[in-house]
Amino acid sequence: MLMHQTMRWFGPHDPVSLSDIRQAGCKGVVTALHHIAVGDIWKIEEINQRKKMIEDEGLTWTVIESLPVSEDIKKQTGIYLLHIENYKQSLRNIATCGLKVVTYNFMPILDWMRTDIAFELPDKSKALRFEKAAFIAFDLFILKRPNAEQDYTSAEIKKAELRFHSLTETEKDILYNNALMGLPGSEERFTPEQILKALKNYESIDANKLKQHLFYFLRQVVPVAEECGLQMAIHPDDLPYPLLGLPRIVSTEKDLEELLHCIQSPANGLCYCTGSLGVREDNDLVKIIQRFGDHIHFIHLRSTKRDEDGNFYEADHLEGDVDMYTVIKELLIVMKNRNAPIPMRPDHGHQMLDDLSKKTNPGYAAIGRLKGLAELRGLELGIHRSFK
Ligand code: DNO
Repeated sequence: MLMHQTMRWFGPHDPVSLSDIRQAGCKGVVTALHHIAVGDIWKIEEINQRKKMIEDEGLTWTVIESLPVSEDIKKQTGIYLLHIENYKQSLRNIATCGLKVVTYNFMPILDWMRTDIAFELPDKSKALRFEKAAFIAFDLFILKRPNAEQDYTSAEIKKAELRFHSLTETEKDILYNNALMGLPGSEERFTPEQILKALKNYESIDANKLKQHLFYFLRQVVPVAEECGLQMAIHPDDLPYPLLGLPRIVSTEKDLEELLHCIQSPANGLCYCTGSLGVREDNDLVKIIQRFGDHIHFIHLRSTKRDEDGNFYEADHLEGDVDMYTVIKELLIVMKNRNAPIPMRPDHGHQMLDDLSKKTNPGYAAIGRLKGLAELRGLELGIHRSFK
C-alpha cells in the first residue's frame, strides 16, 4: 500500500493550476476555503462548489489544510465559545461533503517563520531559510519588541547587532516582510505597532496556559469529528521553538504525547511534518512514528539542513538532516498495520528552472515540488517493493 499522493493548492488564485498538479503525478489536492474569515462557518454549498472544481480536473479533495483556529480560541477571549460552535458546524459540513482529514495548527499569531525566502543554493535554485542572527536583529532592532533582549544571550545579541548593521535599508525591508510572511492573511503589510499590540495580548499566556486552551478546544471538537468520521491533524510548530516571546506547544515528542492524551480518540491526530519537527535535533522522527503512528492522519515530507548556530535552510527532499529512507519505511509499516493509505504531500520545494522568473507562493512553486514528489514516490515504491 502506497501513500495517497497530493499537493497543496491555494485555490483558484494559485499560479499553479490543478492541471499542473495532476501532471506532477498527484491523485488529489489539499486545499482550504481561504476566503472565509477565520471563525466563520464553512457552508456546505461552498465546500461542494470547491470540491466540484477539483473533481472536474480529475483530482480528489479529501484533506483540508487548514481549517484555521481563531485567535480568540487560542487566547480564550472575546467570542471564542461561538467560534468553537462554528468550528463544530464546519466539521459537520465538511463530513457531509465527504472530506476526511482536517489540518489545523495552534501557533499564536504567526504560522511559519523564515528570514529569507530566496536563499540561493550553489546550483542557483532558491530555498527558504531561517537565519537566527537576522531573526534576532528583526526582533530587537526592527520590531523593537519591549524586553526582547531578555530572550537572548549577550553573544546572540552582539551577533544580531553586527548582522543588522550589515543590512542595507532595502534588505531591512525585505527581512521585515519575510519575518511577517507567516501571518495568516498578510496580503497587506502589518505595521510594527499592530504586531506589538497582537503580541501584548499574549503577555499573560504562557506555554502551560496555551496548552490548556488547546486541550479545551480538543475536548470540544474531537468528539464531533469522531462522530462524523473525520480525522483531525494538528500541524507542528514551524519553527518548533518559542518565537517573539510567544509560547509554542506542538514542538516536541512530549507535546504530541500530551495532546494525544488529553482526549483519547482515533480522531485526535497529527499532521506528521518532517520539515517542522526535524528542525530540532532532539526530535527523533522515527520514534515519533513508532509511538504515534496510529494517530498520523496526514504527512508532510520535507527536509531541512541545520547548522550549529541555529540556522537552517530547506534542503532537497532526500538530503539534509531528515533520514527520508527510514522515515518512509516506518510510515509504510504504519499503513500496512492500519491497512489504510495516509495522504501525503511533498512539503515545499525549491524555486528552480522556469519558476525562477515567476511569482509563486514561497515554497510552493510547481517544479521544485514536482521534483520533490518524484523523488519521494520513487523512494517509496522502491521500499515498498523490497518488503515482499
Ligand atoms: C507551511 C505550512 C503551514 C501549514 C499550517 C497548517 O508551508 O506547512 O502553513 O499549512 O501550519 O495549519
